[in-house]
Amino acid sequence: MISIDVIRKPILADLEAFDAFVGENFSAEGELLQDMLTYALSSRGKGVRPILTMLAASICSGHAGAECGAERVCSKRTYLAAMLVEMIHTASLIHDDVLDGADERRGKPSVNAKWQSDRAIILGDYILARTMALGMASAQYDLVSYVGSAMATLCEGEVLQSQHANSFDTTRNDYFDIIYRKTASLLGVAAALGALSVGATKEEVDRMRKFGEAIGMAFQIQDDILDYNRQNNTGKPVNNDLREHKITLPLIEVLERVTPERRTEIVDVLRRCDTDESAVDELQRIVDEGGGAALASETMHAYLSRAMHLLAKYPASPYREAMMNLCTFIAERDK
Ligand code: GRG
Repeated sequence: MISIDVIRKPILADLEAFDAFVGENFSAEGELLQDMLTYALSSRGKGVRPILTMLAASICSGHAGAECGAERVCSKRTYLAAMLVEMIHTASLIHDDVLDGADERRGKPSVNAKWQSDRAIILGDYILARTMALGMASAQYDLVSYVGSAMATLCEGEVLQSQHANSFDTTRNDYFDIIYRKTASLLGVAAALGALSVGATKEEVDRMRKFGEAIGMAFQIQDDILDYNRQNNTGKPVNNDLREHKITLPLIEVLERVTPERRTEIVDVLRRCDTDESAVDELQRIVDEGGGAALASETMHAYLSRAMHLLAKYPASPYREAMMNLCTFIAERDK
């Protein structure tokens, strides 16, 4: 089983320097805002996006990786790129928890649970505003222009998702469109910006973007599979997608294999999931019996194969190995 620490190893010194860079750049005026910001930034996640930016920068700059992990190889421009992406991710999670009324994030009370939704929204806005201000002050407009459109794409994905959750009509194509916008696009930008930050060619930036998007699709599919796994370690309550009427790939796989009459029955069970826990249990059973998670996992592996194939263009190095390991981690992860 590949751990995130194994993936971090070749870029450890850079990741530590990146943490310090974020700490130096992110502070707030006012005690309450500072408390909320400190809380949001200290409940660290896995850091997949900064890892991806650093690895893409390292692989594209052609480092052999001899000094691997012990010494920094990335520049401040790469740290800035990683920070822009990670802060958008952080703000989007804070807003997402408000929209979902989620009480927990990363195994701890969410910002909205601790300080109420109105303040959580402002904190998310503040992080976005500070992120854009820092980007503009750096005058590295090529990096900033990517993240501006990435934010818009996240919002489009979120609205599409809520539209479909109300109409109970999500098809496989709708689902791919949603997860591309809400997750894969930002991972694509994380990898592309890593490449761009070291002056990679357009072809390489595009290749890294495709890599990030492919693993992003796989990442979200695994997230959706984990929502049906009652033993997961995500720190989020299980079956939340059902309570929020979200039709994700494990359920789509089952719905595509039943008669129209049975589909109507299953959707009727889904309609009750927001208020009736026995409906949630029933749908979990339906997806288990239909093998929805295993079928969704096949699609996830297809995206990961596509991503690994893109890495074949690069010579072997600890960075390429870490990117391969990242693919394996996504498939194996339970948090
Ligand atoms: C504020 C830019 C902005 C957008 C608002 C709410 C919203 C629109 C978008 C939500 C997008 C969203 C939450 C997508 C889910 C992405 C995802 C897979 C999150 C989990 O990522 P991990 O596992 O999280 O990398 P950690 O906790 O490890 O950082």
